Amino acid sequence: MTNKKDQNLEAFRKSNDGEAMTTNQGLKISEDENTLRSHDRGPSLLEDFHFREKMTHFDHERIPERIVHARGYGAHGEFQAYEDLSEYTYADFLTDTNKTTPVFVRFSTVQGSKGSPDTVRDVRGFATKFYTDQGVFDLVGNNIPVFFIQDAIKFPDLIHAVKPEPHNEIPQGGSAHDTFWDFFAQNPESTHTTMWAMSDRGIPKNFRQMEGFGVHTFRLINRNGEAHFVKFHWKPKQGLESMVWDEAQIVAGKNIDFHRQDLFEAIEKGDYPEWELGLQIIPESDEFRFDFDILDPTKIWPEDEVPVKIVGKMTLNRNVDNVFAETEQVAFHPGHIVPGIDFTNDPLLQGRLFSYTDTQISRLGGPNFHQIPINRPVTPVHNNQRDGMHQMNIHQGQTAYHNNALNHNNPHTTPPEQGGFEHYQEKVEGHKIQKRSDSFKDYYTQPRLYLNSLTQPEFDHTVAGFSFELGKCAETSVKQNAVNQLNKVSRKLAERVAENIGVSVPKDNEEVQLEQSDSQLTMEKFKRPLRGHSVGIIVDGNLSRDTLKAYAQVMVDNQLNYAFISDKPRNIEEDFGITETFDTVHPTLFDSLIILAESESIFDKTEEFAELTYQHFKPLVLNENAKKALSNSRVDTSQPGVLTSETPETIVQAFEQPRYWNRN
Ligand code: HDE
Repeated sequence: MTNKKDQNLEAFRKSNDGEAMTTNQGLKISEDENTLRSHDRGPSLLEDFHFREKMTHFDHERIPERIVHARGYGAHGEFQAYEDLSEYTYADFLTDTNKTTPVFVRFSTVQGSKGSPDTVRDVRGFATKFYTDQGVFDLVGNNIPVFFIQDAIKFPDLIHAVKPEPHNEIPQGGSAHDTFWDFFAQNPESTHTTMWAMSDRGIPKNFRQMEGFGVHTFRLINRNGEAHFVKFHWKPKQGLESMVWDEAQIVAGKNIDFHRQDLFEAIEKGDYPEWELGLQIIPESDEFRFDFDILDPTKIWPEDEVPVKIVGKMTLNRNVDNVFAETEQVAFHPGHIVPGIDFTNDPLLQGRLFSYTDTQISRLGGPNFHQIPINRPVTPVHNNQRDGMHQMNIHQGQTAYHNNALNHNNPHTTPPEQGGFEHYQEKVEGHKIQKRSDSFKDYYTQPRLYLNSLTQPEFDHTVAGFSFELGKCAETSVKQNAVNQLNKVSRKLAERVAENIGVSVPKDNEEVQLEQSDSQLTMEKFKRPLRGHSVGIIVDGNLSRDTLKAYAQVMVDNQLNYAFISDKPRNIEEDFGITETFDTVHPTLFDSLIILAESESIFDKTEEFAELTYQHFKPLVLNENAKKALSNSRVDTSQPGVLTSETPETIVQAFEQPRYWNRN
């Protein structure tokens, strides 16, 4: 398999080889290095149309970045259903198990600008475009199953609060500042999602090991017109992993592209990431059976009450050819829907149905963005919409209206029985009113449930997450209000955070006793294959070729990513060698570290690598000399996940557990 760079070059050659350079008007160009001037040392002349055309185009190469989710990365793939779901829906990509539906996925951060680091603490976008045979279906979700607000009208407020502060545009890519925490404290509906964002879920290790959630409640409609409420889930076959906060911050500097590079390289290597589509389904008759409102986007449907039914698999298997043309120009919209799926009255979803087309019109420069290749459905498009900025079609015929007789009323509408979309005929009655249902007003039960489903290390990380973010706030009143809010969820959480950031905890709230809950699967319950785990192997420059080869072979056999690191690069043979030096990599960029040191010359340099790996709870494998050399360091070699004197064949055992949280 050739790589993306070579494929691109090949395609470029096919279309350009031997071709003359022209202007956009097709005029062959004889000079592209010197502007037209009055003489060779004289002033440039306005008449130089080639210069003006080239420069004007360049001046307009950028388009506005997304107001949220500006930083993103995408890939192509496919989806296939495991079973025929016609009991619930007549969407064909969910009923025909022989059908492979092309998809495009874009992962993103929310807060930062297009050039911000990948590993910041933030919610991640997980948006999937299904190019189905019934039209485009977009599942525009996140990696956290709930959202900060309940009504779309509050979205501009939330985003203004979390974005960098207007007077200094700080902080970039994070929520650790006063306005976000002021919003949190004054808008208690944000409590649940903030709990998730401050936990390990806010610092995913990569895109491949994230869950995805449609968040809102949608409807599935079957051929008989019967509806079920549904929530969509993506379950990663790669397992679920997060970073340690200290590590995430270091990586933000060491490799700002850490997540996009991970995805790009996995796909290039043929290690295609896969997610299973899961559905939580509630019959319409059970709408009011729960102690929360199923239309409230700040609530999960606990998985132990409504199990997730696994119904299909998505594989991402092709990187884009051009990031701008595809990933940047892709236009998602929760309102891109297909027959057999429909919306509900979730007031957040209802507002989103307006916002996405509206934003694309200014971002992509007009109403014809659906004609951009990445946005085109695989089904034909025929309607009476005409003209507009960047119209790519040359429509023919006189009749751009309906009904008409001149063109036999074409394009014609299609009755639902023959595949035309029909809105679900939900019965609606009541008074027009600007009010939220009282059933949306429990802000604390589910955050408690979430905290309670965390393991002890996960809970500790959440305390640290809150402490860091609130510790960064300048106003004591903001910190105090936020802790008062946390106290309504858990006294234990509030006390620990308050102590860390130097405020008090109001005494008037009893600790609410929580029952143990499996409502959300914690990270450890996700199975993760060893494949794709990355290993840094520190070696002496003079280690024998055979030893290196033996280690390389074990890495290859177990489908691990690896790099040999030493003080100097050394070519062994074409496909393996010492490619990295202590200056080009950093321990935070690997999942684990092996140190095979023989000479003292590299001991100094290995100490920092070993300590950080150890401190971030990652597997560490040492030979006898390395163990001795680290005896005065902060690495305690008797702790779990520090292995010594292993043979190449046995070391991989250490990697089966990604983090050793029980290390002191
Ligand atoms: Fe979005 N959101 N959003 N959002 N959203 C956008 O659309 C908006 C919400 C999500 O990779 C924007 O094309 C409103 C929830 C993703 O291109 C914009 C509300 C969820 C992406 C917009 C929400 C999301 C966006 C900005 C409250 C998870 C990136 C650029 C009612 C279920 C898609 C754009 C991509 C992007 C509006 C809330 C997910 C402005 C008004 C909840 C993954 O239209």
